[in-house]
Amino acid sequence: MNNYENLKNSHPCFGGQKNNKGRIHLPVSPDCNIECKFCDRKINDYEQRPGVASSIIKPEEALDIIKRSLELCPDITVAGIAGPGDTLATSNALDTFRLIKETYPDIIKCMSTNGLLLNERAEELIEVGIDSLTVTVNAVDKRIQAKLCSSIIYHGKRYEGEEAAEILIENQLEGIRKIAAAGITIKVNSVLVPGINDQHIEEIAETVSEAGAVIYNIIPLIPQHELADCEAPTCSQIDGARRKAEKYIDVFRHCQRCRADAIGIPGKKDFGGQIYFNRIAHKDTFSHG
Ligand code: CLF
Ligand code: SF4
Repeated sequence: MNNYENLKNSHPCFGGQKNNKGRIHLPVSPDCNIECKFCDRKINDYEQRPGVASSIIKPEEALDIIKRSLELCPDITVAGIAGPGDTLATSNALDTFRLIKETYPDIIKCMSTNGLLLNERAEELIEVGIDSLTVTVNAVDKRIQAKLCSSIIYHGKRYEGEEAAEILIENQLEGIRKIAAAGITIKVNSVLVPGINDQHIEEIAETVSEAGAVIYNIIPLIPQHELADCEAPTCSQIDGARRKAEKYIDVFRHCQRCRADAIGIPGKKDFGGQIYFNRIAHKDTFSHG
């Protein structure tokens, strides 16, 4: 298992400094179990926004894709799964990591989740041997979370508003505690939404740090879907939020809001169009990695 100190130099999203390492995203997870108000997932080749990938692949296809990606970009050190839906809503992501572990034992296994099922699936994740985990926590107060997430589907039942928010937050924090206790390095992502959670970032940072997360990534909102009328945060709002957060936790500042099928060094040339069949070349978009 890679610890945080190792990852700072070998993982593009876990270091304070850019380290010029690459990642391959494997879009194996199509479904989601919550409804973020800023997310509108689609499969297409052209939109540059959250939740979009050009195709979904099967776990068995991942090994060949990794092999070809490493030939194109030998700087890739990380195999990441970041959607386009949630990685724990189906078993595809964990099945994919099991295959990767056998064939590429040295590649860093990185997973991103909304955390709804993290508490109940923590043991599986630990058994698979994930090296780095990202949990997207947009609020730790149910009144604020309810403004960011309309509903969840949990054990076959739909919950809305603050009731949904409470279940989500509890599972995220308990899941983080379990995963951290197993020695797995945890990053938390928050989407910064002016007027909703911008004054709440410090509390999130403090809470997730206490739960065991070690690095924090504050991602500016791309206004769309139900939050289309919100303003994107300004540079100074983003900077202010990061400064408050870093009183409690390391802050990651180089996020490129990658597509769920990005390949290469974040912010540099993307090889996804050469690997994923339907994809045409364009700039990276967001995944909740
Ligand atoms: Fe991918 Fe995310 Fe792993 Fe990185 S991305 S699953 S932690 S390997 Fe990185 Fe891309 Fe930002 Fe994510 S730059 S969107 S933080
Ligand atoms: Fe699901 Fe992620 Fe979209 Fe939220 S942002 S609805 S967790 S896919």
